[in-house]
Amino acid sequence: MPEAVPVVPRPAVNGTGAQPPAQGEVVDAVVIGAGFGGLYAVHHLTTNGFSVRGFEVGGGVGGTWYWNRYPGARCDIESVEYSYSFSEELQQEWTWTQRYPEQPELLAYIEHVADRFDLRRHFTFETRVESAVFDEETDCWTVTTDAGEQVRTRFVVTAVGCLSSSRIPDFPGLDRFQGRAVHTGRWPHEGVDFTGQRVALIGTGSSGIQSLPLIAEQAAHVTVFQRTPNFSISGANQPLDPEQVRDVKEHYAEYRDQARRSFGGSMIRTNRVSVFAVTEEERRAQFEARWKMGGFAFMAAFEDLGTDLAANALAAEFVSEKIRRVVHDPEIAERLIPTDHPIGSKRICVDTGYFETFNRDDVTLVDVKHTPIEEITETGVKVAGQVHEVDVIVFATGFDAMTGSLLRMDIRGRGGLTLREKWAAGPRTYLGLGTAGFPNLFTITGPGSPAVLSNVVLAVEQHVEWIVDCMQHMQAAGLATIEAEVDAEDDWVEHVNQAADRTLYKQANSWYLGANVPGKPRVFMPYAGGVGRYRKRCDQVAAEGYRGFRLEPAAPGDVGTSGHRTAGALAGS
Ligand code: NA7
Repeated sequence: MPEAVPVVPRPAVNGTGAQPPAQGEVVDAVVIGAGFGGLYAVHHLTTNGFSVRGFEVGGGVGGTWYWNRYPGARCDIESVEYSYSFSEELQQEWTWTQRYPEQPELLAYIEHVADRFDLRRHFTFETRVESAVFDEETDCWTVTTDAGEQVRTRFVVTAVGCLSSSRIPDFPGLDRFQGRAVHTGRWPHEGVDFTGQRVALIGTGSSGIQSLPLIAEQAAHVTVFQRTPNFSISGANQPLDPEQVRDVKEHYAEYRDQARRSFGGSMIRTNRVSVFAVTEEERRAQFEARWKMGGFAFMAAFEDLGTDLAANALAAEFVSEKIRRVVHDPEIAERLIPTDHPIGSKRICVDTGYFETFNRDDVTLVDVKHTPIEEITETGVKVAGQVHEVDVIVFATGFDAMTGSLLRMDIRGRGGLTLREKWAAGPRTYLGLGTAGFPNLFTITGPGSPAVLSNVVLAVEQHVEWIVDCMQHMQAAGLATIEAEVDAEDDWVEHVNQAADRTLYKQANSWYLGANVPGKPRVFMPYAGGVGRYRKRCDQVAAEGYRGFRLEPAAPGDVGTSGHRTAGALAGS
C-alpha cells in the first residue's frame, strides 16, 4: 500500500526560496498557472520552505497578459493599483508609465517579477495539467501533464485564472473560412497586420471595445458584429504624472491598506450618498465629475447605482447621452446604447475612443441580436442572407469564465468524484478556496470569491497568503488534510447568492452568470459582498481554527516529502 505523505518543509535557501524539487520527488504543492496568482503562490510557498512544482500551458509567465496581446489590450484598473503589494522593494523600484497599463507593459512587469524573485526555475512551461487525482490511502494527489509526467503532491493550488478559457461560438462553417481567424484571448505573438484588410470583428465586450479603434486605424474596412451593446466609459488614459507616482510610492502602505479594506480592492471611493438625496443639478455635476475621472470611478458616483434599478437608470441615461453626443449618426448611436441590462451589471468597459470609431466611413455596425450570424462561409460572415466578405475574422467572443479552465482538467477527489460531476449544476465552494470532497485542493480566485469583481492582483495575494498560512498551521499541528465541510459550503453558496441578490448583477446575461456559454448552469459565480468583508471572513475562519473546514491528522509512520520517516508525526508536532 502506498504511504501517506505529510507536509515537511524544505529549508529556504538564503531566504529566497527552496531549490526546485528533483523530478520524481513527492512535493508539498503543485501550482497550476504562471499568471499573477501562480507566480505569487510559488514565491510565497518556496520562501516559506515548501517544495513546489509549477506548470503552465503558455511558453512564459503572465497568464492573461501572456495571451491577450490584441491591439489595445489594456487593464481596466489603474497600474499603481493593479500590481503586487507583497514586496515594498518591488513596488518602490517599478515605475508605471501610464494610468491604465497596456499589455506589453503589464507583461514586462510580470516578467520583471519572475526574474527578480527567480521564479521561472520552479515552472515547467508549455505543459498542460491534464488531471489531478486524489488518493485516499496516502492523502496525496497525483498530477498528470500532457507530456506524460506524473507528480505526487500533498496540495494542489490552482491559479488558472478566471478568464483563460477562450471560446469561439460554434458557428456553422467555421472551418471553411479561407481567410485568417484569430481570437483576442489567443492573439498571435507576432501580431496581425491589418493593413489593407477587410476585417470582421465579432463581439463587443471589453476585448472588442478595446481593439476596434486600433484595428480600424489600420484596416481597409471593419465590420463590427454586435449582439449586445455594452456600456463603456472612457478610461481618460494618460501618461502618469511623476508627482502622482511619487505620492503613491510614498504612501503605498496606506493606499494598499485602504484598497484591502474596500469593496473592489482599489482606492476608488464611493460617494456615500443616494442619487435621490441630491438635486438634479448636483446629480449631473457628480456624474460629470466622475465621468471626467474615467473608468470604474463613475459607478461609485452614488452609493445606490449598483443596487437600485431607478438609481441605476439615471446613471445609464447619463452615459447614453454621452454616446449620443459622440456618435454622429443618431440611428447608429441608438444601436450602440445598451437597453437590456442595468449599467454595471455586466463588467463595465473602459475604452479609448470606441464610440468615436463608429464615425469613420470604413467602419460598419451589423446587428446580430435580431438576425444572428447564420454561418461562416469561405469568404466571410453571413447574416440575414448576406455574406459580409472579409479577409480576417477577429473573434472577441469571450471566455468560459471562472470554471472553464478548472473543469477542463480531470480533477478527481474522494471516491473518484470528479469536479465536473460535483459542479454539474454550478460551482460550489467554501470561501471560493476549497470544495467538499476535494481535500488539499485550493482554488486561487475560485468561484465564490470576489476575484473578478475586484482588483484581482490584491485578490490573489490575499488567497495565496491565506493558503500558505493554512499550510503552515497544518504543518505545525501535524495535520495532513484540510477539506471544506458540506454544511459550511452550503451556507457559503447561499451567502454568495444573497450577496448577488442585493445587487443588480443578476439582471444581465453576463459571464458572471455563465450566460455566455450555451448549456452552462446559470449561477452567479463571484462573491459580490466586497473584498474587505471577504478578507475579514477568511481571517476569522482561520482564527477560529479553520471553522467550516475539516482538518485531519496524518497517520503514524507517515513519510515526509523528502522521503524521511518522521517518527509518526509531522515536523513541529
Ligand atoms: P465578453 O465580455 O464575454 O464579450 C464577448 C462578446 O462576444 C460579447 O459582446 C458577446 O455578446 C459576443 N458574443 C459571444 N457569442 C456570440 C455569438 N454567438 N454571436 C455574436 N456575438 C457573440 O469577453 P471579452 O473578452 O470582451 O471580455 C472579458 C472580460 O475581460 C471583460 O469583462 C473584462 O473583465 C476583461 P453577448 O454580450 O453575449 O450578447
